[in-house]
Amino acid sequence: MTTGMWIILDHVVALLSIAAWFTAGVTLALRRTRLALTGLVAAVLVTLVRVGTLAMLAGRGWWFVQEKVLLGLPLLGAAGAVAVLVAGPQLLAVRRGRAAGGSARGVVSVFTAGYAALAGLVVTFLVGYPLTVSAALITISLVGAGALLTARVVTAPVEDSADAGVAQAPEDRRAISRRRFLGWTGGAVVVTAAGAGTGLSFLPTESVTRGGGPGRSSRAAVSVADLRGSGSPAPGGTVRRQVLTAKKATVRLPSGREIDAWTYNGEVPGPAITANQGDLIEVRLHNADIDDGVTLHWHGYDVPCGEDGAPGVTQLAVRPGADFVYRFRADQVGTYWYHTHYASHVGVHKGLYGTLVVQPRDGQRADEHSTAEQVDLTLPVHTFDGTVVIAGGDGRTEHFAPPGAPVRLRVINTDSDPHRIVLAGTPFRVAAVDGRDLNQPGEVSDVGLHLPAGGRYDLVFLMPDTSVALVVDDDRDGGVRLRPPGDARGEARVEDTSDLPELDLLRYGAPAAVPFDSRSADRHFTMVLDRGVAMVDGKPAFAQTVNGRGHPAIPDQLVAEGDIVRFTVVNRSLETHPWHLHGHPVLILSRNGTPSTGSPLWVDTFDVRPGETWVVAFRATNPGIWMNHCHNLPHAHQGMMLRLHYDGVTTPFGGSHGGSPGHGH
Ligand SMILES: [Cu+2]
Repeated sequence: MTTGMWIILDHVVALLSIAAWFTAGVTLALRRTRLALTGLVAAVLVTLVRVGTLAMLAGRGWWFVQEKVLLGLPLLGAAGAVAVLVAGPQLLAVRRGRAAGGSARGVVSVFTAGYAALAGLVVTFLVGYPLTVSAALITISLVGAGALLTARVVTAPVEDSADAGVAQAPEDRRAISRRRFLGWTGGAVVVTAAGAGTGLSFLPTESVTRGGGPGRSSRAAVSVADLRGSGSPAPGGTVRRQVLTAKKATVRLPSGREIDAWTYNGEVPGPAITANQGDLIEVRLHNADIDDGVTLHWHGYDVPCGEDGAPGVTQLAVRPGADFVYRFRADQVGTYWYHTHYASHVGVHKGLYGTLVVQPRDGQRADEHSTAEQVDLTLPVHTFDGTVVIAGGDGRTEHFAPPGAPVRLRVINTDSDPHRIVLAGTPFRVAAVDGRDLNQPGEVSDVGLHLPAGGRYDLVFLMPDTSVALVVDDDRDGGVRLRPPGDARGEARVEDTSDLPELDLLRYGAPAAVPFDSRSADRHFTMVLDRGVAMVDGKPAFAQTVNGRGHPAIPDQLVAEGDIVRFTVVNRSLETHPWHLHGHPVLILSRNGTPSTGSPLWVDTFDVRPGETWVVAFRATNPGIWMNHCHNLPHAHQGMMLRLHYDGVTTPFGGSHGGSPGHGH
């Protein structure tokens, strides 16, 4: 069973335990003793099962169980034990005919166990990891308040009659006053705990985390505004100039449907930017009428920080009528893409994206024949109104390729959710992932490829003399077809692809040397991804959180130039999080504790699926302040975004990342 399944099973058992404790409480209050006894036994059994599911989850990582082991289970254990000790003997006595019915104490104790069970689940969903003293105090006080209120309700008739002056036996009066004393004392304890917990939650929190490395040094500050790209191409290179005008436009999809899009130059995708290695890319971004503002972020391309297009960090958002010129050397070969980074959950979705492909200077790759004419297609996958569109600007989904021709398909996921990619009709190799070549990628066929949001796969093969189909999300009617010229046999039938196994890239290709010793790290940061109540852009929200916080309250990760940095990324939630660090490719070290054994895998986005734990590393060689976020862009907007901050780098830019209401809605 995967950790994700254990998480779900544990939630189910927790729900059953809540149901069992409350069933026992209600039936006890109604003096249905047989049902109450059954409910109590069931509640105890389910609670014991919960101990088992938690033990299994704990084996997968402390992050998955921390708040349950430290708070939820002890609280339920204590309340449950009291309930059994108080209500159990009473119920047994009634069953044996030695007593008339349950007492108020029994009802209150069983209900309190129910509140404890409920509180544990609520803490898991609203607080998660890490558990804070504040959250623990507030939770305990709420359970206590529930117990006191229940006691008040259960004993109200007796006390009301006392208040009404109805004659009472002296021992009854003593019992009532003792109960009142206990009630007031309990109330005072509850209010104190709640107040302390609430007060603690307002304590200032760290704005920087050092990951076990040294703190800030006194080195001279460099502004990101000065970390700009080269002014000239490499010897022999040319300058690739382009103007991209961000504007609203009505765009006709390949299906013929028209959509209101946000575009670069009126096209979706925006103009394809191509270059040869060593060329200088110079793009003037002009905003015509995107009121929210736009930027250009070069996804996966390790540009100098000042060219990164992160609004409020590396520049201000480009407002309507304004310009910004991006300039950087195309030293990195491969398949990339660009998109706006301002209110990107709206802007990219509406069409503010395009492709960036950099060819090697000598025009060929080791894995391809230089004689035959190459077919090289760049295929960004984007979803508009629920329809997957895979095409360059011409919108063609059919292409011709002569048999024997080397083909390279550059598949780019420009959506916020993963896509499943199948290449049918030919064996192929995954030559590159996220623009970086793999080492000795083997030939595969009949496999599915899981392409994370923002990710790219370069698929290469020699064109057979029959048709080849690129199938996305197992939609056999959609996708892209390659045909040999003159192949008049019409639509090649594509078999059902949904059962094909997924290719595991962590075991694909051959190992090779990597430029640093990944066993050692100068800094180590753990990011636990979840949902919870947190402040996002200064407002409380049910957020997408990192270590229990939302943007911009998540501490910056401090690194120094030259550091080897390790990330442990844990997904406690039930959604997939495509983790994306700007400015650096990361080397995958392990997933769920299993080391990567195939080709070194350098990526800029990796999908952390529910329950998964990934360990990755990189060397900090690109000074700046870099966004480090979930590339499910709505998740980033809901808080899942922080910054990797090089020692000594400052930013003069402030303001919103496009997260606040009023922008992008
Ligand atoms: Cu996410």
